[in-house]
Amino acid sequence: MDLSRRRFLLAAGGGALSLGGLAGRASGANLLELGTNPQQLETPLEVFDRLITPPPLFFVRSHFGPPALRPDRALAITGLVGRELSLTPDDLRAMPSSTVTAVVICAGAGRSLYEPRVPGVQWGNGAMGQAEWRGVRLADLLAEAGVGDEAKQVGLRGADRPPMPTTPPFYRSLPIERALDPTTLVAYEMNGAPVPLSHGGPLRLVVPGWAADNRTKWLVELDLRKDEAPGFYMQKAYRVPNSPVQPGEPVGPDGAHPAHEFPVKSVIARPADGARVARGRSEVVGVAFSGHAGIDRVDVSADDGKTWTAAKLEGEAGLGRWQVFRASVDLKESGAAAVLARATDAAGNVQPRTPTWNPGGYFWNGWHRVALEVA
Ligand SMILES: Nc1nc2c(c(=O)[nH]1)N[C@H]1C(S)=C(S)[C@@H](COP(=O)(O)O)O[C@H]1N2
Ligand SMILES: [Mo]
Repeated sequence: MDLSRRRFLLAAGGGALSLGGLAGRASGANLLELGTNPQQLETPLEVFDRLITPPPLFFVRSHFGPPALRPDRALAITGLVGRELSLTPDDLRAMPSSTVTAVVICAGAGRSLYEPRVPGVQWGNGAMGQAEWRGVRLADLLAEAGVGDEAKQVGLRGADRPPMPTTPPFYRSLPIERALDPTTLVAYEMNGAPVPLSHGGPLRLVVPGWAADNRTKWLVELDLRKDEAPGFYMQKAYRVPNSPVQPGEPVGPDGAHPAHEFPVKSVIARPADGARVARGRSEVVGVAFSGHAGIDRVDVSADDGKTWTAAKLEGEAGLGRWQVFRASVDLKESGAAAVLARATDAAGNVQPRTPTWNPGGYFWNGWHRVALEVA
């Protein structure tokens, strides 16, 4: 197959040829369809037993669906800059590149687990995945354009369009300090292949440690501005109250802040919830990560949190990067049982049994519990 055709297939989502695809599609595992028009797809928890999520099973989320695939779609840098620029993906490929392995997690991952229920896509714990991203540091692009002193935010625009003129666009912004962080990339590759259309190709922002609403897909414009992006998706959505609120209690504009770092979390891949397991030792496998720091430890419990066993960690520790954990629990009695996982990050944050309720249903990171039938 010639290179351009191979590129096209990969960009069109032919993930079977990519590195993650070679890592294997778990037999029988399928994405869960949480919505159509636009498509909202959740990853089955059973594949959270490895460092890289197989691309065909990587969760998909967007507000309006993807624009047409245009592998050469350019990125403009505008606003408070010394000179405006327009760069094609090939221009970016010609610049020094940088790679980062990072989790993508929707701020609303686990929303369905909040009590009382919160409106929005009813995600379980599968609205996340990990990939290796290659691209150009956003800091390098901004240096090319020259950032003015007054520029405090980088506006982020994608090529996707709202369905109706009255629907606000998905326009967001990133504080300049985070934009200049060397881990913030404009990515053109996901797991060694062009970023597939469903994940924002040709160019997508990667902000390790920050919730995925900050990671604009189908990136077309970065506009340097004085203040946060106006509009619904920055000023109303993706904000968390500064202090806990009761369901139904109004939150004023100054009472909430943008959802940035995702909190420490672990999810169990195996055993699956509801599984029948044999009496005796059982292996518990999953992933753990934090947007604040690398993972320090993961513990598992088979007695509702009375006692905990330390798990072994695999992979590299890093902010916003997941590691696989593996532990063995002794299930001595037959009948109903449950296993819990609890992660702690290097900044000392510990996964809570139940997180604080919030009106957006963001940042669910309660202990993951799988119920088992011991035979
Ligand atoms: N242009 C654009 N980028 C976007 C969105 C969108 O609607 N439009 N949705 C964001 C949200 S809310 C999430 S959770 C992630 C999902 O990324 P994925 O589909 O690659 O998993 O994309 C983000 N980037
Ligand atoms: Mo999201």
